Amino acid sequence: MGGGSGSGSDCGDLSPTSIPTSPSSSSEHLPPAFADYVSVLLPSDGDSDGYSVCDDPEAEALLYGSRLQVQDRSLREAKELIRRYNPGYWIEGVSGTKAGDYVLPDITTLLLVGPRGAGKSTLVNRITRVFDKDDDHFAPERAQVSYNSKSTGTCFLREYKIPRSSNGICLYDTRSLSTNPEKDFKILQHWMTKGISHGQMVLWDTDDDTKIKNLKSMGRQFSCLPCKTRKVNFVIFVVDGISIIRSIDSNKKEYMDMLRQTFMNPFLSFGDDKPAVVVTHGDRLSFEQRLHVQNALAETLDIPLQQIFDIPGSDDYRTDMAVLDMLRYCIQCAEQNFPLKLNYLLEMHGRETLTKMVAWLMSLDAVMDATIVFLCVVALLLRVSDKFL
Ligand SMILES: Nc1nc2c(ncn2[C@@H]2O[C@H](COP(=O)(O)OP(=O)(O)OP(=O)(O)O)[C@@H](O)[C@H]2O)c(=O)[nH]1
Ligand SMILES: [Mg+2]
Repeated sequence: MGGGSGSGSDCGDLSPTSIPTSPSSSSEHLPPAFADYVSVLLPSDGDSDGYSVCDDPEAEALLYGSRLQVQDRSLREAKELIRRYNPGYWIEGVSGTKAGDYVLPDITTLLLVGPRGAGKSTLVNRITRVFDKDDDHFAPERAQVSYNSKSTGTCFLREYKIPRSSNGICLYDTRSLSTNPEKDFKILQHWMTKGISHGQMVLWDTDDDTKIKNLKSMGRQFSCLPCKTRKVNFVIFVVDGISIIRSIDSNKKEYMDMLRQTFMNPFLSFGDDKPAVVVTHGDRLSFEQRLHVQNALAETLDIPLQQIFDIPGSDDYRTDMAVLDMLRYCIQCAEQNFPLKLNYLLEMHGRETLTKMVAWLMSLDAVMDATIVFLCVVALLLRVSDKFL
């Protein structure tokens, strides 16, 4: 497990970088609204900032200024897309259906899952910050981050609306996975089949009596709140890039095996859609290391790079865009997996059955015609043979 090590400062060999590019942000696979701004993110050859180098300083300044304007506009548009979102918003037109044909949730629920110290709570704060910059610049952080290995970490399920005032999307921060994947599977199955609610306590078999007692007394703060049970609509698997680099460098396969085992849990997938992967701690890795982490994850988890989102704790344009891109991806996957209403299915099946019956009757008609022609030929032959005999 990550063991909270990602938060430590003992990674002397891991050089930070000022080029936090997300190679997963390929414009090819995105809808036009996102493809526009992602192309602004991609660095051009030989220029780490993504700005082309020009001999004329005045022209370069102009180019830089216009790029900033484009970035600003793209960021605003991408945020607007998420702000306007309501369940069913992007479903229209999918295979000829409309939003009313689906059972829509009150709010689209995304579940964060990942090893200890992977950065789940930090990610909640990072995502919130993208919107807080416009709404309330000085708003306090929401999720409690574990700043040292002695911290208990997140022990209760916590619901966070994104943005704060939204009724479209909520994120669930969870307790880290235990050291025993078998136990994780039971709890993951429970969350995915029975639903989750704010304040729900998460206990592992390895928790000792003192810890259970502490958690129970902390849990009383939630007991008076009426917390709605939500069905999970999509899962975000959070992993820490530093732990991955360490496990690759030391050639220890256990960590990657554990990630794969958890990621492949069938309860975390919706049909063929496996969770989105978010890599944290990229601000403490070099550009090459980040690429290496993403390629290793794509291979181990058997997913395309487009499903991996490099979201470090940094507060910059690229990170904000990666956050919005990840949210857009998760919502689209969630919407594709909303169940169809029963009456729509019955109507569809009814129509299908009727079409089949008509086709069958028509084929029957053809058989009847053939039989009549055959009988006529036989009758004619009998009459002809009667005449000759
Ligand atoms: N540099 C850096 N530090 C990070 C990043 N994400 C998380 N951290 C640090 O990692 C430590 C653990 O972060 P959390 O967000 O509490 O991790 P968690 O997954 O919620 O941990 P649990 O609740 O214990 O499961 C904290 O010290 C964070 O500051 C990141 O992207 N970059
Ligand atoms: Mg946490």
